[in-house]
Amino acid sequence: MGNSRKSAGTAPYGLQYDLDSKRSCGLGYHVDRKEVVRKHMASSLRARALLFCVLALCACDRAAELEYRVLRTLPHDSGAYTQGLVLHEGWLWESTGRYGESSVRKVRIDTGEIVQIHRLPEQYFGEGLAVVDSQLVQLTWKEGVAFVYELDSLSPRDTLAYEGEGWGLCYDGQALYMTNGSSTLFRRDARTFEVLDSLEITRDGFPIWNLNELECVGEDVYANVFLRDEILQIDKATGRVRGVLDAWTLVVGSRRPAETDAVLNGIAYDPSARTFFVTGKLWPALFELEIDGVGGRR
Ligand SMILES: [Ca+2]
Repeated sequence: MGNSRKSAGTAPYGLQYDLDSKRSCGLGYHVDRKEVVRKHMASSLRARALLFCVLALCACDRAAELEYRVLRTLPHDSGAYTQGLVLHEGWLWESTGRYGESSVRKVRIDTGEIVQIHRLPEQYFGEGLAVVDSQLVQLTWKEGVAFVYELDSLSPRDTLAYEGEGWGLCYDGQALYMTNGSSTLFRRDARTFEVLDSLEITRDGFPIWNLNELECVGEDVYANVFLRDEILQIDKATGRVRGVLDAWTLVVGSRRPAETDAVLNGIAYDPSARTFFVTGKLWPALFELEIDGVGGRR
């Protein structure tokens, strides 16, 4: 029994050790190659499966690219420093900004003709605009006041107070959604203007700042982002950006003036035609678009 083994066992990573045997590398270890290969393959498969799941989750979370087509290019007042845009009963309603130039106006879609206008006192800078029933609500930038107008006459009817800056505004039939230049989307009571709740807007897991003009469409809120040539489709229940429309072609085709302020800003939706109207500050053009997958279009 001189060659009998005193003991044997399995070391980590598939190495079998034999205390008596000196056959393996002079270290007293014997490599079970089949076992090593089997465990290596199992480990490799687990790693690949994990990587696949991570990539799949990332892919699911990533915002999709929104395809669109321009249906019409229409005239737009190149003096309008557009800050809010909404469509109601076949008319465009527009809020314009800048101190001393701010207004709210009713605009004929096809021609860009201003058929009604109310000018704000010079200490107010107009911002986001929404239609709530038979009234218009217009934000101001830093003045902490929203103006309420009668829709049919543009007569001021009321004011609403809020803290912080006012940027974008839209109404989904239940509540108002508002931005203030941060990454937060606020939901407000349409009557009292109280904040009901708020959401951080994220794209591919990261917060998006400078959310500006808004448009409520179904379960989404569409937003353009200050100084970016993009329109975001945001799930208003989660704050996640579901889709991104690259608006660079619109920016180039707008014949906007060579001013840094002349950025994309203004989204309105026509639920009957299921099309969007998009413009920018001081742009001489207004675009009517259809976006794939929105409002039943494919
Ligand atoms: Ca809008």
